[in-house]
Amino acid sequence: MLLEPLGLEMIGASLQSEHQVDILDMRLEPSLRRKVAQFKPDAVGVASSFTADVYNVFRVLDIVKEYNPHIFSFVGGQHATMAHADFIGRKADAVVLGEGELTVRELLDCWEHYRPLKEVSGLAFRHDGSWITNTPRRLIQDLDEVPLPARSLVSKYLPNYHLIWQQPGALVETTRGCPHRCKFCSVWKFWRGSLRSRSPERIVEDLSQTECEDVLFTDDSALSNPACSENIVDAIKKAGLRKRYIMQVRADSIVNCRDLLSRWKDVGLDCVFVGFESIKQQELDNYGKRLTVDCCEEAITILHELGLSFTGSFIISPDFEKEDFAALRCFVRKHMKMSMPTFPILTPLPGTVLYKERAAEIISDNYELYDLLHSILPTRLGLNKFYKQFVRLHTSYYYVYITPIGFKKALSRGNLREFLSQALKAISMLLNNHPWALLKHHKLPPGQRSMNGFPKQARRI
Ligand code: B12
Ligand code: SF4
Repeated sequence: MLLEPLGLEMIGASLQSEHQVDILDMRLEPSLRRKVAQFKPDAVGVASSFTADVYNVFRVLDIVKEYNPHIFSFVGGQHATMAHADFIGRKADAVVLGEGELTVRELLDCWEHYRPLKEVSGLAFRHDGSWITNTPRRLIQDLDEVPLPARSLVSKYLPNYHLIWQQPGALVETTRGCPHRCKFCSVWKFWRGSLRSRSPERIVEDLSQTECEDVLFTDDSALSNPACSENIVDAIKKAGLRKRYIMQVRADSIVNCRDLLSRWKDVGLDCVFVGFESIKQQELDNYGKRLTVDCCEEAITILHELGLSFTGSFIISPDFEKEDFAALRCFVRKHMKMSMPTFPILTPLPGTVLYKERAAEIISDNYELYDLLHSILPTRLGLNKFYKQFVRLHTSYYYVYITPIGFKKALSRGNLREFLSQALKAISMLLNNHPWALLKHHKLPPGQRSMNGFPKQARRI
């Protein structure tokens, strides 16, 4: 998946009326220096959403300041908010904390007119060699007041953005936040425990603005407010929109809102992403997931009955023994059929309750390992055996898709598209995440892995 930078589009939209704005997607740009030299910006904002990507954010800041040290630089996004101290001593002049649309407008206004940055709530900034954190900003009460994402600023990249197999694919927000409190999750912390919805009319306006047929809703727990969700379905129906949607839904919402899910299917819901997290009640309770294993199983039955394709996510605990991996393999084979499970390794991401609880045990401060594919907590099996089991879990499931038997099976079910996507995933998994490769990553110095290609490409003029 490579998807549009929606956070940056929101920031761009909110600045566009007062400033000349451009967005560079550094995953796709061959030369940052050339672009900066052409555009000659007074200020540069960098998105730092993913912890594992933070070294590339540092590199972008270095290149910008190396080109012109007077450019005002600021960062924002999930990681920057949760770990803003990481930017002390780096080339960022300020960090926007949390929701960015209003803060960034005030920030640039203050900076442009030489007013003290102390006035801007929701900001941390450099001042006379120290780092100052201002008061938090109030969350935006009416999300409809926020301008629609400035998609035109990334239209140059559109052919490259894709969901699993759908190209091009778009991201659309219907809500911000989540009412739940899972210990491993940073989302509810970031949105400060709130859940806010955009109006159905505004969502339809946003959906109509994107030319993509395939849309991933960014909501972390869609259907958390069933009444709102009913209204969105009505509005989509009334507007006659014909798109395909992917959404993230909790297992208990699937069980409690079966009819609503069926209505979503009628207006284009194509696939559902569900965080089942564990097949053991004790683990679910430890994660603070507030779900039962029975409920997860019921949700799977409902999804099959509704004929909805779905992806299930199961957390791999560093405490797993061989038997736990084996039990999960069995469960997935039994229950999931042709859907695509994912297996994130339990990772204390900055800002989470889990981070607070287990900070003392973390074995590496190399953020590149915080990609949920590496264990940064001590493993009961030892890293070597743990990764062997971890990769086996993936290959045992995906392997079937790259064998002639799998191909024949998929053909007989008329499911070639899914077969190809699974096969690609299996091949990429085998090549990039061999146990020895995962182990090797632990020995690399921080930032080394993401260096591959980045400076070489981005520095080219
Ligand atoms: C869509 C999504 C994806 C998409 C990709 C999105 C993209 N454009 O690249 C896909 C499905 C591919 C994906 C993959 C992954 N994701 Co993801 N994803 C999301 C999700 C659900 C929505 C992001 C979004 O667009 N939100 C809507 C926008 C408007 O919000 P926003 O980005 O936060 O922007 C606001 C502010 O942050 C701020 N802001 C943002 N950028 C900037 C920039 C500047 C300059 C400023 C001033 C402000 C600012 O202002 C914006 C408006 O208020 C979030 C959860 C969430 N709700 O945010 C997780 C999330 C970002 N993902 C997460 C993770 C862990 C991953 C994966 C590592 C998972 C995995 N195992 O593979 C991968 C990594 C991919 C990678 N490195 O590229 C974590 C990141 C946590 C962390 N600390 O690392 C999140 C927070 C989910 C979580 N459970 O905690 N993801
Ligand atoms: S994991 Fe999902 S349900 Fe739990 S707090 Fe995060 S977004 Fe909400």
